[in-house]
Order: sequence, then C-alpha cells, then structure tokens
Amino acid sequence: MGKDGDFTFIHCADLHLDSQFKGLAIKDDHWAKEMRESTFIALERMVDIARSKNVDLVVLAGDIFDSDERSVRAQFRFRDAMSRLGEENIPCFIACGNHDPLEDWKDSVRLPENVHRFSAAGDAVKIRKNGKELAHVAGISYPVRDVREDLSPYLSPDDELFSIAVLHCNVGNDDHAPYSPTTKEILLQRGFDYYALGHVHGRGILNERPHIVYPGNTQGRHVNERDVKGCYLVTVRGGAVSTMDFIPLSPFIWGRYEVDITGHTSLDSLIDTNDLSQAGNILELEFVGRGPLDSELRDHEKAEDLASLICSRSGARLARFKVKTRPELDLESLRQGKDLLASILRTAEGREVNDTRAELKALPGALRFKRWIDAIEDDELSEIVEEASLLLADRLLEDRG
Ligand SMILES: [Mn+2]
Repeated sequence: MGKDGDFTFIHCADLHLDSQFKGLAIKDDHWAKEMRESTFIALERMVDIARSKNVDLVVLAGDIFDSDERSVRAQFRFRDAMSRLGEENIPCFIACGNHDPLEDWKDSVRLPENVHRFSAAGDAVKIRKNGKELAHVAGISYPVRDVREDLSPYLSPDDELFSIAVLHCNVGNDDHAPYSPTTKEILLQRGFDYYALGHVHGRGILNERPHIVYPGNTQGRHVNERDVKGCYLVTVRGGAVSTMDFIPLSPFIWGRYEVDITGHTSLDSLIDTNDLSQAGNILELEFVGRGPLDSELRDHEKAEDLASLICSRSGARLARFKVKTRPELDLESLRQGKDLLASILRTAEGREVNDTRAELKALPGALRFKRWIDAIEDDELSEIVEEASLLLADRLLEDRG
C-alpha cells in the first residue's frame, strides 16, 4: 500500500442549478430561457468530460441546487447527469452546502447508486480500482443552511492513501458569507492531500501539495462573477497531484465593456469600431467619454438600441448598460465667462457634498425622502451635481444657438 496511486478526478462546486439570474435589466423571454438553461449545460459538459476522460471519481463540493424550492426539473436533470456518470462506473461524492443543506434534500427524486452524499457528522469512503485501494475521500454536509462552525475538524485522512477532503467552507474570504469559516493553517494541519472546497465562487488554488482548491462556480450568475467558469480535472501520479487542468464549462461568460464616444461623430463609426468578442458573451456596457454623441445617448431608448446592437454584432447579449458620457464642452473657457452658465459651472465645481445634502433636505416636502437622501453615496451625489450642471450647460448653450 502507501501513497502510490495514479488516478484522475474532477473537482466541481457551486453548480447552483436552475439559478435565477440577477442583473438582467434588459428583458427578453427567449434569452431568459437560455440563461435558465445554462447551469444545466455546465453540468452536462462536466459529465461529458468525466466520461470522455474516464475519470475515477467526481467530487461536488456543495451548492448543487440554487434554492430550497428546487424544481422537479432541476432534480431530474441532476439525477440524469449522475446516472450518466454511473453508466461509466464513475462514483460521485457530494458535500452539501448552504444552498443545498441536507434538510432540503427531500429525496422525492432518488439518486442513483454511484452517488454518495456525505452525512452531517462526516464520513469517508475508499476508492478502489482493479482490486486496489486508490484514495480515501472524506466529506461532511451542512445539516441546515446556517452553519457557523468550522466543520473541517470532523474530517480525518488515511495516512496510507491519497486523501481528499470535500467541504463547503469559507477560507478567510470576506466577500462571502462566513459559513463553516476556517483558515488555510487549520486545513493544513488536518493532513489531507487535497482539499476539494466549495462556497467561494471565484476559483483559486490557495496551496499546493497539499492542494487547497476552490474551482469556483460553473456558471457566473451576474456581472460580478465574470470570466469563464468551470471545474478542475486533477491528475494524481505516484500519490501526489501532478497536474491541475481547468476545464471551462459556462455557456455564458459575463463581462464589462466600456464604449468610449470620444472622437466619434456618428453612431455607425461607434458601432463599427467596437469589437467586444473578447469581453464575454453577456455584457454590461458603459458608455464613457466626451463628444457630440453624448446628446444622442441621453435618449434612453436610443442608447439601449445602440448598446444591444454593439453587443449583438460581436455575438454577445446585453445584460444592462449605463450612460456616463459628457457633452463636448470647452468647460475651461465657459467657466471663465461672466454669464449665468459660468456661475453655474463654478458653483457646481466648488460644491461640498454635505452642503448639497443639507440643501436637498431643506427643500419643501423633502422630509419624506430623508432616508433616500442620506443613502446616496458621496461620489454619487457629486456625480449627480456634475451631471446636472452639464445638463444645464447643454440647455443654455442650445438656447444660445
Ligand atoms: Mn455557492
């Protein structure tokens, strides 16, 4: 015996099957349907890879389903995917997380026998190949959603075998909810060879040999979950990790893209010069810069049309857009003038945010909106003032002819 096995496995987490996508300001039924399908496509791609690479096992580190109201559809799609692994005798190990704790697995749809779901107390299974023990896989599931205890101490490795710990937990990441919080140092003391983690949606290899790994989620759900998402194909040679191959799975790749209007005098030149094909295929656009096209973009419908068009020409879809452009103005010389416009521009520029806030609150009837006025961030308020002054400048200059 001893750690001398050669084998491969897939480490996947946070599939969030049947997720409702956030941040889709532009409504489109056909497209919403496709988005809704994307988490399933990612799952099926993972299964295809597992089968074609003939991996020895698959581990899923929690958040397989997105919500406790999991649809029958989601349960069936998952069961079918697991059965496809079973056809090739590929076992799959599941450690449940905060989105799919054990109490939410109603078992109304039964899972095939190649699936092992870890218990709330933690348990372990030995993987055998050709009559020989290859690996020790330990894991633990959340009994309920809100687990604030570090669950890693409940797991123990087998010193004689390559040992994998499957766990949904937060290793010192402030951006994610502190479920089963732990640290790299604590994990390293447990003595496993590979910590197959889930929960944090950005992928990262926190340590090598032993490996502490987050594969990230399989499909980004909003613009802050950008770039390609997927899973890891891990190769173990001579009882140690030899390669970590990232396998892209997500049909939709979120991205942000800035469309700069500076220097453009016509909409067609703006459309023709922006190639977004590298940015992703579901995008948040931001129009920036200063120029004559600013006035066109102030028409919301026109701006939306333009944003959709720019995206679709690169084969991407528009999720939402913002217009942050400025009119072409020689502000410096306008400010030097002696007219109303000059005084507006100077006042706007030299304004303290708190004065603006106080004045807003002093307006007749403003008491009802006090909560909202207080909630506006300083930056946002400065921007509003600047925007208002430029809007006024536009109007005054239009009148001047
Ligand atoms: Mn998750």
